[in-house]
Amino acid sequence: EKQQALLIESASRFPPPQGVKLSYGTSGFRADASILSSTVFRVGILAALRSIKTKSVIGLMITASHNQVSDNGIKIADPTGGMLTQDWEPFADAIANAIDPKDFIQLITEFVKKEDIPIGGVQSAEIYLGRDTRPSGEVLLEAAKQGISSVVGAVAIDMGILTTPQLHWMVRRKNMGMKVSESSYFEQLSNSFRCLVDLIPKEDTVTSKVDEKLIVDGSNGVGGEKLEELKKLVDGLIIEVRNTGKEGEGILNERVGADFVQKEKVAPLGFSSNDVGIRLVSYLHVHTHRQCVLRSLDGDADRLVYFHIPSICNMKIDLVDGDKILSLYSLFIMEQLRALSKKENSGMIADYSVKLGVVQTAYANGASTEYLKQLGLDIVFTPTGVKYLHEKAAEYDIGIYFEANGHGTILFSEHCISWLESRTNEVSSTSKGSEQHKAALRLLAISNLINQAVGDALSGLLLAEAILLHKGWSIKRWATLYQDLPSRQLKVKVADRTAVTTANAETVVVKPSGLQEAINSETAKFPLGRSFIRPSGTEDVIRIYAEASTQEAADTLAESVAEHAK
Ligand code: 16G
Ligand code: ZN
Repeated sequence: EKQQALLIESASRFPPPQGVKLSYGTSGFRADASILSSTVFRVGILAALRSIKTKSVIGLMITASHNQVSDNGIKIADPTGGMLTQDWEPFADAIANAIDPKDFIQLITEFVKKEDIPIGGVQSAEIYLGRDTRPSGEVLLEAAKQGISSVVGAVAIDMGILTTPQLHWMVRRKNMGMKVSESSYFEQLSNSFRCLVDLIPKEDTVTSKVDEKLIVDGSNGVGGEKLEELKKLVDGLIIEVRNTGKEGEGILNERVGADFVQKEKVAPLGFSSNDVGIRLVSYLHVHTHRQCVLRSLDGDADRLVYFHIPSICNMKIDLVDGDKILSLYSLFIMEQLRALSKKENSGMIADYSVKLGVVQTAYANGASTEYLKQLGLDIVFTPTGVKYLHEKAAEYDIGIYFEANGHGTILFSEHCISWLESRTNEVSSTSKGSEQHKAALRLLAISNLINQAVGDALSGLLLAEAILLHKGWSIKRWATLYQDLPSRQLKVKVADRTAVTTANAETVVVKPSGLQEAINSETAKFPLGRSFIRPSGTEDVIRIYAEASTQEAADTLAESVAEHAK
């Protein structure tokens, strides 16, 4: 009763926008910030219900990642720190779109009953709130707080301005019974990075001063700001952050960021021919680049790609994308596992074989898949979207997943972690310092460094850097692990993207009928040709991907497939 009254009263303060249909897509709700208050308010309610239901802390992140600055969005972090369970997405859609307040209340009442959520009982709810640097964040934060407090017993805790992966990390850690703060996040990352660097064989360190400096494109968003803080704790790396989002530096995600760099294959603003040969990085909500190596983060710092500018003559970049990050991680982890299973006289014997798996999507460059196969890895494909890859990767002892666009991370099973811990504890004093011992320590350090809640540009960056230091590799060396097949991506605007449905991890069109046959016959014309189409999960478009042995061929293939898709 009290609950009903509270909901009715608060709902009237946030009328939903008319004439728009919102859907909880792969990255939560996203739209122009001006129409989102009602949605955020309602997701606040959902978060509170989810918290009561799961008896855990839930996260609520206000961000629109690589979208333009006037957009915003909201997504939920489940108790494990992963994405909201897919079972609740229809409920999210329903309440976000309920215009009539009566319908809205009824939807909630029915859902609470169906899910058997004990509102007003002993179970309280705790929701961690985070937001990126968008100006609309503050107003939306207030809407979220009001949504949360309209559920009896629910408490909102404002964690401030954070990257998306930071918030996911905090939720995961809190639910594991640990203390949570931003400084513990920075400490865990920098300590485990140091651990990996300390474990680099000494004779190799001389050669490892390859790229002097790492230059990071912060996408004028939260990632740049956080990297500035993190870098103070990281020894052994010279990091310069550009596009930090400070006054006068430029606009969030405007010609900057991992999404821009990966899709356009050009250097972000703030990088010039003076950066030739540097390692550059870009992240979604943050980018990165290293002197003669660049990298890019994205707007909320959950994506990471590297690039470098090979020649002074033009600003064309050589992209080191998610697939190559995946390949670097896989290679290094395999090497450690191999070292672990070697029987030295130490008596340390691998008594169980670690199931290592790699997860990719159809966007993975064919050359990367070929490379990983040759390493002898088990590769599986899922549809696009972090939730699918993450779920699959969790089936392995060590599951590594990446989308080509730079979303990805590494998951370690509990069993694997405790096995590694026992490997490092049990060894007799004589085998301390043995190759096996060090390999186990490295894998443990990786499990601490990498954000196991969700892909994280900051932790991903430090892991890539640690491996490059270990191997003494420059970004150029890394880029030559394999050569990407030329590819082309196109999109076609359509009235109804749901008219296209796919199967087999989006590699085959099911509907409309006949379309797949047309794609097959186009593809067959090109050596090493591969092509697929899929409805976007974030825009009203159909996306086309094509790769082939030459750029011209990939372009032609993409265009002819696009014709069929129109
Ligand atoms: C979202 C997804 C990303 C995916 C992209 C595809 C998350 C956190 N993000 O950004 O994984 O690559 O959508 O967009 O899941 P599209 O469906 O428009 O091609
Ligand atoms: Zn993002």
